[in-house]
Amino acid sequence: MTYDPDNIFAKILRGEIPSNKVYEDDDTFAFMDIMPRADGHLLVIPKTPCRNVLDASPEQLAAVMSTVQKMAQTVLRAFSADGVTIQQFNEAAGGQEVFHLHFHVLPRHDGVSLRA
Ligand code: DGP
Repeated sequence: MTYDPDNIFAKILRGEIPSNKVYEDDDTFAFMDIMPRADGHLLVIPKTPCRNVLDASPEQLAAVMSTVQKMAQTVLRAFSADGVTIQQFNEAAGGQEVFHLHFHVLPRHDGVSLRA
């Protein structure tokens, strides 16, 4: 599988389309999901090209997971959540729609389902 440099998240990283940035470091970027399934639903991506987990280097995974953990801890506090769901999809058959590696971070509250 190849990496398409014109995918939406690559355009966000290049500043070609806007996003609501939450966090950034040398290797990763976090921003609010445009179709939130929970209040505080955000996405974490590597800054370097990577289609999904199947295609990721150990260094990319380590950097992204470190930021995922930071963001999970942050949304838990910021949204007074009871828990956090971390979701990730690979290839169309696996539910992936945007082909730049990303992890969903979703604050969860007891008894509240995710929106569709
Ligand atoms: P998936 O590849 O199935 O994990 O779904 C892609 C997610 O990306 C979906 O939750 C909606 C979100 N998304 C799609 N386009 C944009 C966009 O232009 N900006 C932002 N912030 N999120 C987007």
